[in-house]
Amino acid sequence: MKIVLMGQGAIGSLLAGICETKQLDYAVITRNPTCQPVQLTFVNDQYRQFTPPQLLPTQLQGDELLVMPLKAFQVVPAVTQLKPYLSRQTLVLLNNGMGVTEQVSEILPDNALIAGISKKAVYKQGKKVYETAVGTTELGWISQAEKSGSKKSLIQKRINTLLSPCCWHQVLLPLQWQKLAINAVINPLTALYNINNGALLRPEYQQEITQLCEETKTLMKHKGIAGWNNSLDELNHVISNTADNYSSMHQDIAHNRATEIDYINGYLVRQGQQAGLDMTAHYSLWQRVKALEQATSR
Ligand code: KPL
Repeated sequence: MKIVLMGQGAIGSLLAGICETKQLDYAVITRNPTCQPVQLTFVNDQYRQFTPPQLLPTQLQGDELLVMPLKAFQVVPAVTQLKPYLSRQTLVLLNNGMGVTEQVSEILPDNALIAGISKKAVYKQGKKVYETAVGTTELGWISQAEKSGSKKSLIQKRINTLLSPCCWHQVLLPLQWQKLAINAVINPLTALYNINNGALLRPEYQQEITQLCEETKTLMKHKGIAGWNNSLDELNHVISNTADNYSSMHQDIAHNRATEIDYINGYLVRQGQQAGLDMTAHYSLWQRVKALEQATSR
């Protein structure tokens, strides 16, 4: 079963490098006329220089594993463009935020769908890509394997090799919400205040963080989603573990790119409003990041 990677972003380039190292059958679909060369340094200092093999959408056969290491807002346009060429492929979504899987399920109701929460840390500067932490990938089937062109066990085996170490869940939703809740604090605050993750432990940010966590906790309770009881502890744990990192949203703003805010705080606000809950703190962050995005994007 061929692995097809969408795009050559930071995670996509790392996954291409893993395919090269493990000699997996793979190719990349890119919007560029040709694939760009990659200079990849793994976390163990192993270095690899390569140009990934390219695949055109018209060359898709039917039973590929289509891995989408894209930003949340890139997924629906990519899937819509690919739809005429798709048949029984299995899709793996790896974006931050929530709301995308529902949109993809509507566009491709007949394809098997897997969602993954990736904790891989990687950044890209031009051709150069640096893996800074290996990070587990948490995965769950969103729609059924029977729709796929390949066997469930084979698909999971391929994914375990590509995204190792992997942890499969019967129900991924509580973990997706936990990740969303954490991203909804760290990402916008670090982008707005131009700080690294660790700086969020400073006293001046605690009031805002507490209010954000309270709003998320109330919404999760209302929706019956477990796993946010020790919200501040969990958040502080992630902040401490990633203290020296700049969040993905900080990097997006720093490089004048669009952010995933609509799928993070925007998603929480929409869900909260539907439930009639007060989401003032998340709404304010959403709007402030949108304004910053407008001011900085090219
Ligand atoms: O997932 C992240 C991101 O930057 O998008 C966190 C956990 C905040 C780490 O930086």
